[in-house]
Amino acid sequence: MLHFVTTNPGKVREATEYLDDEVRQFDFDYPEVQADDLGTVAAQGARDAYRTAGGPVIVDDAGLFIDAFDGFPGPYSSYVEDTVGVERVWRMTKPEADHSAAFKTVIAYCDGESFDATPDPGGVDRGERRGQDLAAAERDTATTDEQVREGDGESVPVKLFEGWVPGDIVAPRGDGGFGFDPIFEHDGRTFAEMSTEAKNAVSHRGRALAKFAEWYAGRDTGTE
Ligand code: ITT
Repeated sequence: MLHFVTTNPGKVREATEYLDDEVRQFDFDYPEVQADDLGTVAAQGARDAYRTAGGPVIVDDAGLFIDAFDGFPGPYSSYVEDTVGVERVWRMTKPEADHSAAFKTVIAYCDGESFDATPDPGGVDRGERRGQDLAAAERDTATTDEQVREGDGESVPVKLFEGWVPGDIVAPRGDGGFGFDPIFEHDGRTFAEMSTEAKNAVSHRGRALAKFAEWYAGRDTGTE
């Protein structure tokens, strides 16, 4: 059993397509560290959540990065959704010449066991702007490992899986999905106009989940 530690049932709905009965929502509002890259927030969240859940966990830290605002709200998307609101984010973006944006996510896995490499998670959010060639961006979002020494000297390794998708901020359309989906258009449709399957096929979370599901299947059978 794998716990998806989140207060957001929309994230879990999207994950079940990749992880079937394997995944259950664990509704725990883990304390989010203040950091401007998703990887750091997700990694620390996974460690805290693992300690609370006591078994294998994933957490997903995601955000909407608007190019005209130098990536804002990014890691602060949840706060901005609750305070400014989705509709007003669209109205703030409307006068700008550039409406391009990206959704990004980092899924962090922790089960208390050890993994290998330990690259810096600070690279997760960087160099993924629209306009770069996709191959370079895909390289940047390749799976990374991270392992940090805790204060007591015990290591709690976390494995990170990243995904992003480019799009445009548009007037709200559609009533599916969650969060900023109604104002995020990709290939002529907003994410709120897509079924869960259609969104997963192109979305940041779908890409990260596909990488995680492949690795996790190998880990289950000891072939990763
Ligand atoms: P948990 O932290 O409990 O998982 P959350 O919704 O607060 O739930 P985040 O901290 O990762 O999740 O915040 C993500 C924010 O970005 C939140 O405002 C979401 O609405 C938005 N967001 C992330 N992925 C999205 C998606 O696929 N579609 C629409 N909005 C998304």
